[in-house]
Amino acid sequence: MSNSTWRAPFIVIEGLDRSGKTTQTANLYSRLQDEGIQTSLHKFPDRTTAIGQMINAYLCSTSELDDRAVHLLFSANRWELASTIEKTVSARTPVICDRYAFSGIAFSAAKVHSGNGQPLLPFEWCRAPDVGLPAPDLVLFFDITPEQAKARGGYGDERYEKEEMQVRVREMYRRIGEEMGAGDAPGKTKWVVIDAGREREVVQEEVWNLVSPLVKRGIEGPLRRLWV
Ligand code: FDM
Repeated sequence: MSNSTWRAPFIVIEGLDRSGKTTQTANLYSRLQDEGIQTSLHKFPDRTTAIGQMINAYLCSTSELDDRAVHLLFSANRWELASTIEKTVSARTPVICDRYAFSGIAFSAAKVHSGNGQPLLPFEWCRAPDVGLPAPDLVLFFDITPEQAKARGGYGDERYEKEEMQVRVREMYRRIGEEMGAGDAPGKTKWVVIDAGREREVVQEEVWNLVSPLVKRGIEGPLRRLWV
């Protein structure tokens, strides 16, 4: 990163439950540290803030919230951190987020009415509150089939960790990825699908090969905004 128009990248890791996303994110973070690259790591939902605590109670089913209300809380939880993300990359520290706006859309738009199986919240409605958030330079989507997830011991106990839900979430991620495009044009978010069903070390290497050039080279030009 040579002159003042360069900044650090903003990278998002998205994925299905049981895809190894959290382990891979931790691995990437420590590898960057080992190379002497200080990185700022965030996880959404950020359960430590007041908004995050409301989200946590909902996910653990200790509270009930209207589907729209919780969707807006997830988005607000990102907006709480938006200016920090901007400042951090401008100060040339890379930002890595475990989940972001794409989770927000995928999980909410995947909800259906219990009676008739029809979508509960329109896709566009789900996207609207996140329009204008800092746009990542790179999204790695960790994809895994429901069969592979089952073979890894199945899902946990939180609200959305059920097979039918995960199948619909996967479909929503596919749609989001398609709409993002391959993103190879300069200044556009690059969306990469990672086959997370492979050996951990293979996935780790692929992630490193995608992330390390960006981090080492930096990005020219300001952070963009999502969907504007
Ligand atoms: N989730 C996460 C949402 O429904 N919307 C969001 O905006 C975000 C960021 O919360 F089931 C869901 C996805 C997942 C749950 O995520 C908690 P972690 O990664 O398991 O903590």
